[in-house]
Amino acid sequence: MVRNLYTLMKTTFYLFCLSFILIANISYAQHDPLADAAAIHYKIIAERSHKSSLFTQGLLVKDGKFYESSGLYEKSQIVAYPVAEPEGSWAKLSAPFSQKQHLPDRFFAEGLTLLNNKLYLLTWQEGTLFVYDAANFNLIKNLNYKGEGWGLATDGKSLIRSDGSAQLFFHNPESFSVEKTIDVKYKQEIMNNLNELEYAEGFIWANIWHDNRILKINPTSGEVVGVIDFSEIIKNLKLRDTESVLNGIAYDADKKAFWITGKQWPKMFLVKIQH
Ligand SMILES: [Ca+2]
Repeated sequence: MVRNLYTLMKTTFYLFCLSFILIANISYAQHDPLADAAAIHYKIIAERSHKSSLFTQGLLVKDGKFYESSGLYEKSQIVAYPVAEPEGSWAKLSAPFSQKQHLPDRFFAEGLTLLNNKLYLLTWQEGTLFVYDAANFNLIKNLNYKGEGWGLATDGKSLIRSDGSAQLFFHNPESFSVEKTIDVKYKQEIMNNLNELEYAEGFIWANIWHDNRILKINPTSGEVVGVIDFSEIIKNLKLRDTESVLNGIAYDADKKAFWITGKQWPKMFLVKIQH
């Protein structure tokens, strides 16, 4: 009797442990560190076409113009085109860009930002920052840096770079030396794969690579203070290439709204954050 009771207790204990491990595994597989982060709601207030040949890496708006960088080896370029879409089908025009500049074949263009009439362009693994005159796209100079280049933005003082990790690097715009870094996290959990960036309304906004969400980040602490989920827009686009991910954030200061697009997307959307 005592022996049977012991066996029963042992079996019960094993079953308890097994179910605990199974439950722990299931919840681990479904673990979403941002599940309880503050959801930011938005409204689409306009849309327009986007050249689906562009492998969007950086996007910004300045004085009624888009500036966009497009990646891939042998195809990398920066382009500019008016925010106001001309009549007819803009995306079908053979020369839709008001300005463009190709990169040498061995460079893979990444994040792009504009400060004091200069365009700053990162390259993925080539450690080269290109600096162009924003007025005519002439190359002014290039600088070297260590590590990968993913996204680039500016707060008006520093150039802020992502490298696919959870760290953001604040560079001096003249020398491109790193002056400080922050770690992006939500409740102590680090947020890897930060990609295209934008600085607006006092916050850093970041795409997460292969994720439908954009993070709103406190630029001092690195803490995620909100999340915008664009799954609905992406579902409606019915994109076929798995690399056609959300990767363009440009703040339109006049409209106080964000243009968003992605790699090889046929459309761009102007979204207003609901405060
Ligand atoms: Ca941007």
